[in-house]
Amino acid sequence: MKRLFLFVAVVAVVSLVAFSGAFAADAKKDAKAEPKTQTVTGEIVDLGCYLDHGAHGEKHAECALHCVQGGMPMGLLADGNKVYVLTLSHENGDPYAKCKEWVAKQVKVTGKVMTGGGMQALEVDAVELAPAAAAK
Ligand SMILES: [Cu+2]
Repeated sequence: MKRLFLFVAVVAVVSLVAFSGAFAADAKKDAKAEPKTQTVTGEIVDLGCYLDHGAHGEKHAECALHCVQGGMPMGLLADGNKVYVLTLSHENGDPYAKCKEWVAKQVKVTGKVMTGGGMQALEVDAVELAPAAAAK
């Protein structure tokens, strides 16, 4: 009888450990991924026109500038048509302001990549014209 009790106790402890392990794994899966600083190359687009009718590039530059000056959110159109919403850095707003001038141009943006709510965003900590565009 004592043995049986010991066996039950061991089974209980083992399953408890297994359970908490599973919970820990679940919690990890639900936790937001730690934002990672990345440098992404792409074209700055005005999100309204890009998402509505795929407008971007040189021929849409004038409209894009107008849209962004009016307050349209900006995105970075990277390789593989991956689009990041550009967000303002709290520490330094200058690079974001620069993006407003460089809309429709190829740039390199460095900052935190954030995901959530079905979106992905890139904080503009630094921006420079990409070599291809700078050479033009
Ligand atoms: Cu536009």
